[in-house]
Amino acid sequence: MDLLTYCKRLPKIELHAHLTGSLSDATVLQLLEVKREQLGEHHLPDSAEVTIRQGHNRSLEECFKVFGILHYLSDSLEAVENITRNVIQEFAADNVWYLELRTTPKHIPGKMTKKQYMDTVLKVVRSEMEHNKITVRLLLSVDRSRGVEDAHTTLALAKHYRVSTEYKDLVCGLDVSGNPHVGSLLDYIPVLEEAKKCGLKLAVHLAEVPNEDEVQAILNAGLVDRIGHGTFLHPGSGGTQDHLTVVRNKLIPLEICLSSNVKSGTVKTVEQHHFARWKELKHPLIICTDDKGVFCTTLSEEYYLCAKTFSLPEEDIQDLCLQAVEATFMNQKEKTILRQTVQNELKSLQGKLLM
Ligand code: 6MZ
Repeated sequence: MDLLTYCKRLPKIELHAHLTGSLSDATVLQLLEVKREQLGEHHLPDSAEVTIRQGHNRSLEECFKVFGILHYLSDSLEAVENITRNVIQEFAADNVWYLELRTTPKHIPGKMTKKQYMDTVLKVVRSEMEHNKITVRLLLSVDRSRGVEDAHTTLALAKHYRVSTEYKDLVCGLDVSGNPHVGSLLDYIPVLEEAKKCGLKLAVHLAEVPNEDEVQAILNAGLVDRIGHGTFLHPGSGGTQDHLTVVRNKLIPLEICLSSNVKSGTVKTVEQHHFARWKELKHPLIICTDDKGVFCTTLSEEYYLCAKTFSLPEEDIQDLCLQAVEATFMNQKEKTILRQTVQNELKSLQGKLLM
Protein backbone atom coordinates (compact mmCIF):
# COMPACT_ATOMS: atom_id res chain seq x y z
CA MET A 1 0.00 0.00 0.00
CA ASP A 2 1.07 3.62 -0.48
CA LEU A 3 2.43 5.65 2.43
CA LEU A 4 -0.74 7.58 3.27
CA THR A 5 -2.89 4.44 3.24
CA TYR A 6 -0.28 2.74 5.40
CA CYS A 7 -0.33 5.61 7.91
CA LYS A 8 -4.12 5.42 8.04
CA ARG A 9 -3.92 1.70 8.77
CA LEU A 10 -1.38 2.09 11.59
CA PRO A 11 -2.76 1.50 15.10
CA LYS A 12 -2.18 5.03 16.40
CA ILE A 13 -1.84 6.57 19.83
CA GLU A 14 -2.65 10.31 20.20
CA LEU A 15 -1.17 11.95 23.29
CA HIS A 16 -1.40 15.68 22.56
CA ALA A 17 -4.86 16.77 21.43
CA HIS A 18 -6.72 19.80 22.80
CA LEU A 19 -10.45 19.17 22.69
CA THR A 20 -11.58 22.58 21.41
CA GLY A 21 -8.71 22.84 18.93
CA SER A 22 -9.70 19.46 17.49
CA LEU A 23 -13.11 20.52 16.19
CA SER A 24 -13.61 19.58 12.54
CA ASP A 25 -15.11 21.97 9.99
CA ALA A 26 -18.33 19.95 10.14
CA THR A 27 -18.58 20.49 13.90
CA VAL A 28 -17.80 24.21 13.60
CA LEU A 29 -20.58 24.54 11.02
CA GLN A 30 -23.02 22.76 13.36
CA LEU A 31 -22.09 25.10 16.21
CA LEU A 32 -22.48 28.15 13.96
CA GLU A 33 -25.91 26.93 12.92
CA VAL A 34 -27.04 26.63 16.54
CA LYS A 35 -25.81 30.16 17.29
CA ARG A 36 -27.47 31.46 14.13
CA GLU A 37 -30.80 30.02 15.28
CA GLN A 38 -30.36 31.62 18.70
CA LEU A 39 -28.98 35.01 17.69
CA GLY A 40 -29.59 35.57 14.00
CA GLU A 41 -26.76 36.48 11.61
CA HIS A 42 -25.33 39.28 13.74
CA HIS A 43 -21.84 39.03 15.14
CA LEU A 44 -21.31 35.47 13.95
CA PRO A 45 -17.80 34.55 12.89
CA ASP A 46 -17.32 33.18 9.38
CA SER A 47 -16.31 29.49 9.42
CA ALA A 48 -13.26 30.41 7.34
CA GLU A 49 -12.04 32.46 10.30
CA VAL A 50 -11.93 29.36 12.42
CA THR A 51 -10.01 26.73 10.47
CA ILE A 52 -6.75 26.84 8.59
CA ARG A 53 -7.28 25.58 5.07
CA GLN A 54 -4.67 23.36 3.49
CA GLY A 55 -1.56 25.39 2.80
CA HIS A 56 -2.50 28.39 4.93
CA ASN A 57 -0.69 29.56 8.03
CA ARG A 58 -1.69 31.50 11.10
CA SER A 59 0.52 33.01 13.78
CA LEU A 60 0.32 31.70 17.35
CA GLU A 61 -1.42 34.92 18.40
CA GLU A 62 -4.02 34.42 15.66
CA CYS A 63 -4.50 30.81 16.82
CA PHE A 64 -5.35 32.04 20.30
CA LYS A 65 -7.97 34.35 18.81
CA VAL A 66 -9.45 31.33 17.05
CA PHE A 67 -9.62 29.43 20.34
CA GLY A 68 -11.57 32.38 21.74
CA ILE A 69 -14.12 32.08 18.91
CA LEU A 70 -14.37 28.31 19.36
CA HIS A 71 -14.94 28.75 23.09
CA TYR A 72 -17.72 31.22 22.33
CA LEU A 73 -19.33 28.74 19.93
CA SER A 74 -19.22 25.90 22.45
CA ASP A 75 -20.44 27.77 25.52
CA SER A 76 -23.32 25.45 26.48
CA LEU A 77 -23.29 21.96 28.00
CA GLU A 78 -25.13 20.69 24.96
CA ALA A 79 -22.37 22.00 22.71
CA VAL A 80 -19.71 20.49 24.98
CA GLU A 81 -21.47 17.13 24.69
CA ASN A 82 -21.57 17.37 20.89
CA ILE A 83 -17.99 18.49 20.40
CA THR A 84 -16.65 15.76 22.68
CA ARG A 85 -18.65 13.08 20.87
CA ASN A 86 -17.62 14.31 17.41
CA VAL A 87 -13.93 14.62 18.27
CA ILE A 88 -13.73 11.12 19.75
CA GLN A 89 -15.55 9.61 16.78
CA GLU A 90 -13.24 11.41 14.35
CA PHE A 91 -10.12 10.12 16.11
CA ALA A 92 -11.60 6.60 16.15
CA ALA A 93 -12.37 6.88 12.41
CA ASP A 94 -8.70 7.79 11.84
CA ASN A 95 -7.74 4.48 13.50
CA VAL A 96 -6.55 6.06 16.74
CA TRP A 97 -6.72 3.24 19.29
CA TYR A 98 -5.80 5.25 22.36
CA LEU A 99 -6.46 8.95 22.85
CA GLU A 100 -5.32 11.17 25.69
CA LEU A 101 -7.57 14.14 25.26
CA ARG A 102 -6.85 17.36 27.14
CA THR A 103 -9.22 20.18 27.87
CA THR A 104 -9.48 23.28 30.05
CA PRO A 105 -12.41 23.04 32.50
CA LYS A 106 -14.57 26.10 31.93
CA HIS A 107 -16.65 28.15 34.28
CA ILE A 108 -19.16 30.27 32.36
CA PRO A 109 -21.43 32.14 34.80
CA GLY A 110 -25.07 31.16 34.34
CA LYS A 111 -24.15 28.39 31.89
CA MET A 112 -21.78 25.90 33.49
CA THR A 113 -19.37 25.29 36.33
CA LYS A 114 -16.00 23.67 35.77
CA LYS A 115 -17.37 20.49 37.30
CA GLN A 116 -20.42 20.47 35.03
CA TYR A 117 -18.14 21.01 32.03
CA MET A 118 -15.88 18.09 33.01
CA ASP A 119 -18.77 15.81 34.03
CA THR A 120 -20.25 16.36 30.58
CA VAL A 121 -16.98 15.58 28.82
CA LEU A 122 -16.40 12.49 30.96
CA LYS A 123 -19.94 11.19 30.47
CA VAL A 124 -19.50 11.37 26.69
CA VAL A 125 -16.05 9.76 26.90
CA ARG A 126 -17.53 6.83 28.81
CA SER A 127 -20.34 6.33 26.34
CA GLU A 128 -18.17 6.74 23.22
CA MET A 129 -15.73 4.14 24.51
CA GLU A 130 -18.61 1.69 24.55
CA HIS A 131 -19.51 2.40 20.92
CA ASN A 132 -16.11 2.85 19.26
CA LYS A 133 -12.86 0.90 19.17
CA ILE A 134 -10.95 3.51 21.13
CA THR A 135 -9.71 3.99 24.68
CA VAL A 136 -9.83 7.57 25.93
CA ARG A 137 -8.20 9.20 28.94
CA LEU A 138 -8.43 12.81 30.09
CA LEU A 139 -5.89 15.42 31.11
CA LEU A 140 -7.28 18.55 32.71
CA SER A 141 -5.59 21.59 31.20
CA VAL A 142 -4.26 24.46 33.23
CA ASP A 143 -4.31 27.56 31.01
CA ARG A 144 -1.26 29.66 31.90
CA SER A 145 -3.09 32.82 30.84
CA ARG A 146 -5.87 32.32 33.41
CA GLY A 147 -3.79 32.76 36.55
CA VAL A 148 -2.68 30.59 39.45
CA GLU A 149 -5.96 30.76 41.36
CA ASP A 150 -7.76 29.29 38.37
CA ALA A 151 -5.08 26.59 38.15
CA HIS A 152 -5.73 25.63 41.77
CA THR A 153 -9.44 25.13 41.09
CA THR A 154 -8.58 22.91 38.11
CA LEU A 155 -6.17 20.92 40.26
CA ALA A 156 -8.85 20.52 42.96
CA LEU A 157 -11.20 19.15 40.31
CA ALA A 158 -8.59 16.71 39.02
CA LYS A 159 -8.01 15.53 42.59
CA HIS A 160 -11.74 15.08 43.04
CA TYR A 161 -11.93 12.79 39.99
CA ARG A 162 -8.90 10.79 41.08
CA VAL A 163 -10.81 9.58 44.13
CA SER A 164 -14.29 9.50 42.62
CA THR A 165 -15.77 6.07 41.99
CA GLU A 166 -17.26 7.16 38.70
CA TYR A 167 -14.32 8.60 36.78
CA LYS A 168 -11.04 7.82 38.54
CA ASP A 169 -10.02 5.47 35.73
CA LEU A 170 -10.50 8.18 33.08
CA VAL A 171 -8.61 11.14 34.55
CA CYS A 172 -4.87 10.60 34.46
CA GLY A 173 -3.21 13.96 34.82
CA LEU A 174 -2.77 17.65 34.14
CA ASP A 175 -1.64 19.52 31.06
CA VAL A 176 -0.21 23.03 31.23
CA SER A 177 -0.95 24.96 28.06
CA GLY A 178 -2.21 28.35 26.90
CA ASN A 179 -0.59 31.28 25.13
CA PRO A 180 3.15 30.89 25.81
CA HIS A 181 3.59 34.68 25.58
CA VAL A 182 1.25 35.26 28.53
CA GLY A 183 2.12 34.65 32.18
CA SER A 184 5.06 32.67 33.53
CA LEU A 185 5.31 28.93 34.14
CA LEU A 186 7.37 29.64 37.24
CA ASP A 187 4.20 30.74 39.01
CA TYR A 188 2.63 27.35 38.37
CA ILE A 189 5.37 25.19 39.91
CA PRO A 190 3.58 24.87 43.31
CA VAL A 191 0.46 23.64 41.48
CA LEU A 192 2.54 21.07 39.62
CA GLU A 193 4.24 19.95 42.84
CA GLU A 194 0.91 19.36 44.50
CA ALA A 195 -0.49 17.57 41.45
CA LYS A 196 2.48 15.24 41.42
CA LYS A 197 2.05 14.45 45.11
CA CYS A 198 -1.51 13.36 44.34
CA GLY A 199 -0.35 10.90 41.71
CA LEU A 200 -1.35 12.98 38.70
CA LYS A 201 0.86 12.73 35.61
CA LEU A 202 2.10 15.98 34.08
CA ALA A 203 2.36 17.02 30.44
CA VAL A 204 3.69 20.56 30.15
CA HIS A 205 4.00 22.81 27.10
CA LEU A 206 7.62 23.83 27.28
CA ALA A 207 9.78 25.95 24.96
CA GLU A 208 7.03 26.30 22.36
CA VAL A 209 8.59 29.76 22.01
CA PRO A 210 12.06 30.72 23.31
CA ASN A 211 12.05 31.16 27.10
CA GLU A 212 15.19 29.98 28.79
CA ASP A 213 14.19 30.92 32.35
CA GLU A 214 11.03 28.88 32.18
CA VAL A 215 12.76 25.86 30.72
CA GLN A 216 15.46 26.05 33.37
CA ALA A 217 12.99 26.32 36.27
CA ILE A 218 10.64 23.61 35.02
CA LEU A 219 13.44 21.16 34.28
CA ASN A 220 15.06 21.88 37.65
CA ALA A 221 11.78 21.16 39.40
CA GLY A 222 11.95 17.65 37.88
CA LEU A 223 8.20 17.20 37.75
CA VAL A 224 7.36 16.83 34.08
CA ASP A 225 6.44 13.43 32.60
CA ARG A 226 6.09 14.59 28.99
CA ILE A 227 7.03 17.79 27.21
CA GLY A 228 4.65 19.46 24.75
CA HIS A 229 6.52 20.78 21.68
CA GLY A 230 9.97 21.42 23.19
CA THR A 231 10.76 23.45 20.09
CA PHE A 232 13.52 25.60 21.60
CA LEU A 233 15.24 22.99 23.79
CA HIS A 234 17.94 21.50 21.58
CA PRO A 235 21.03 23.72 21.18
CA GLY A 236 20.65 23.30 17.40
CA SER A 237 17.21 24.91 17.59
CA GLY A 238 17.72 27.75 20.01
CA GLY A 239 18.10 25.79 23.27
CA THR A 240 21.13 24.94 25.38
CA GLN A 241 23.35 21.93 25.96
CA ASP A 242 22.27 21.86 29.63
CA HIS A 243 18.59 21.58 28.73
CA LEU A 244 19.34 18.88 26.20
CA THR A 245 21.30 16.90 28.77
CA VAL A 246 18.54 17.00 31.38
CA VAL A 247 15.81 16.01 28.92
CA ARG A 248 17.98 13.24 27.48
CA ASN A 249 19.13 11.83 30.81
CA LYS A 250 15.61 11.69 32.12
CA LEU A 251 14.29 10.40 28.79
CA ILE A 252 11.36 12.82 28.95
CA PRO A 253 9.30 12.12 25.83
CA LEU A 254 8.62 15.02 23.47
CA GLU A 255 5.16 15.45 21.99
CA ILE A 256 5.89 16.40 18.39
CA CYS A 257 3.30 18.50 16.54
CA LEU A 258 4.71 19.10 13.05
CA SER A 259 1.81 20.88 11.31
CA SER A 260 1.00 22.95 14.38
CA ASN A 261 4.56 24.28 14.71
CA VAL A 262 4.99 25.00 11.02
CA LYS A 263 1.54 26.51 10.46
CA SER A 264 1.78 28.66 13.58
CA GLY A 265 5.25 29.78 12.49
CA THR A 266 7.42 28.67 15.43
CA VAL A 267 9.29 26.37 13.02
CA LYS A 268 10.04 27.54 9.47
CA THR A 269 9.60 24.30 7.51
CA VAL A 270 8.88 20.66 8.31
CA GLU A 271 12.39 19.81 7.09
CA GLN A 272 13.84 22.13 9.75
CA HIS A 273 11.67 20.71 12.54
CA HIS A 274 13.50 19.68 15.72
CA PHE A 275 12.11 16.14 15.25
CA ALA A 276 15.18 15.34 13.13
CA ARG A 277 17.72 16.44 15.74
CA TRP A 278 16.08 14.49 18.55
CA LYS A 279 15.57 11.42 16.39
CA GLU A 280 19.29 11.35 15.73
CA LEU A 281 19.72 11.05 19.50
CA LYS A 282 17.17 8.21 19.61
CA HIS A 283 15.10 10.24 22.04
CA PRO A 284 11.47 9.15 22.69
CA LEU A 285 9.27 11.14 20.28
CA ILE A 286 5.51 11.00 19.95
CA ILE A 287 3.74 12.18 16.78
CA CYS A 288 0.66 14.22 17.71
CA THR A 289 -1.89 16.57 16.12
CA ASP A 290 -2.16 19.32 18.80
CA ASP A 291 -5.28 20.92 17.27
CA LYS A 292 -6.42 18.82 14.34
CA GLY A 293 -9.27 21.20 13.50
CA VAL A 294 -7.43 24.48 13.75
CA PHE A 295 -4.45 23.10 11.83
CA CYS A 296 -6.54 21.09 9.38
CA THR A 297 -4.84 17.73 9.86
CA THR A 298 -5.29 14.17 11.16
CA LEU A 299 -2.94 11.92 13.09
CA SER A 300 -2.54 9.74 9.97
CA GLU A 301 -1.49 12.81 8.00
CA GLU A 302 1.02 13.78 10.70
CA TYR A 303 2.60 10.30 10.49
CA TYR A 304 2.61 10.63 6.70
CA LEU A 305 4.21 14.08 6.81
CA CYS A 306 6.86 12.87 9.22
CA ALA A 307 7.65 9.66 7.32
CA LYS A 308 7.77 11.44 3.97
CA THR A 309 9.81 14.46 5.07
CA PHE A 310 12.41 12.47 6.97
CA SER A 311 12.38 9.43 4.61
CA LEU A 312 11.64 7.05 7.46
CA PRO A 313 11.90 3.33 6.75
CA GLU A 314 8.92 1.17 7.73
CA GLU A 315 10.66 -0.01 10.88
CA ASP A 316 11.03 3.56 12.14
CA ILE A 317 7.41 4.39 11.35
CA GLN A 318 6.24 1.38 13.31
CA ASP A 319 8.60 2.28 16.11
CA LEU A 320 6.88 5.67 16.45
CA CYS A 321 3.61 3.85 17.25
CA LEU A 322 5.35 1.78 19.91
CA GLN A 323 7.15 4.76 21.44
CA ALA A 324 3.75 6.38 21.85
CA VAL A 325 2.47 3.35 23.78
CA GLU A 326 5.39 3.62 26.20
CA ALA A 327 4.71 7.33 26.79
CA THR A 328 1.01 6.97 27.64
CA PHE A 329 -0.10 7.76 31.17
CA MET A 330 -1.68 4.30 31.56
CA ASN A 331 -0.67 2.02 34.40
CA GLN A 332 1.75 -0.84 33.63
CA LYS A 333 -0.98 -3.45 33.35
CA GLU A 334 -3.02 -1.43 30.86
CA LYS A 335 0.12 -0.53 28.94
CA THR A 336 1.12 -4.17 28.58
CA ILE A 337 -2.24 -4.99 27.02
CA LEU A 338 -2.12 -2.00 24.67
CA ARG A 339 1.48 -2.79 23.66
CA GLN A 340 0.55 -6.36 22.82
CA THR A 341 -2.42 -5.42 20.64
CA VAL A 342 -0.48 -2.66 18.87
CA GLN A 343 2.45 -5.01 18.25
CA ASN A 344 0.15 -7.66 16.78
CA GLU A 345 -1.40 -5.15 14.41
CA LEU A 346 1.98 -3.76 13.40
CA LYS A 347 3.17 -7.26 12.65
CA SER A 348 0.20 -7.82 10.35
CA LEU A 349 1.16 -4.64 8.46
CA GLN A 350 4.85 -5.50 8.11
CA GLY A 351 6.10 -5.53 4.55
CA LYS A 352 2.91 -4.00 3.16
CA LEU A 353 4.35 -0.53 2.62
CA LEU A 354 5.40 0.24 -0.96
CA MET A 355 8.30 2.70 -0.65
C1 6MZ B 1 -0.50 26.29 23.82
C2 6MZ B 1 -2.60 25.52 23.22
C3 6MZ B 1 -2.15 25.31 21.90
O1 6MZ B 1 -8.67 23.35 26.43
O2 6MZ B 1 -10.50 24.65 25.33
N1 6MZ B 1 -3.89 25.17 23.27
N2 6MZ B 1 -1.77 26.02 24.17
N3 6MZ B 1 -0.02 26.13 22.58
C4 6MZ B 1 -0.80 25.65 21.58
N4 6MZ B 1 -0.27 25.56 20.34
C5 6MZ B 1 -0.93 25.86 19.13
N5 6MZ B 1 -3.17 24.80 21.20
C6 6MZ B 1 -4.24 24.72 22.05
O3 6MZ B 1 -8.67 23.61 23.95
C7 6MZ B 1 -8.17 24.87 23.50
C8 6MZ B 1 -7.09 25.38 24.41
O4 6MZ B 1 -5.92 24.53 24.31
C9 6MZ B 1 -4.74 25.30 24.48
C10 6MZ B 1 -5.17 26.75 24.69
O5 6MZ B 1 -5.24 27.03 26.06
C11 6MZ B 1 -6.57 26.75 24.06
O6 6MZ B 1 -7.41 27.77 24.57
P1 6MZ B 1 -9.58 23.45 25.26
O7 6MZ B 1 -10.34 22.17 25.01
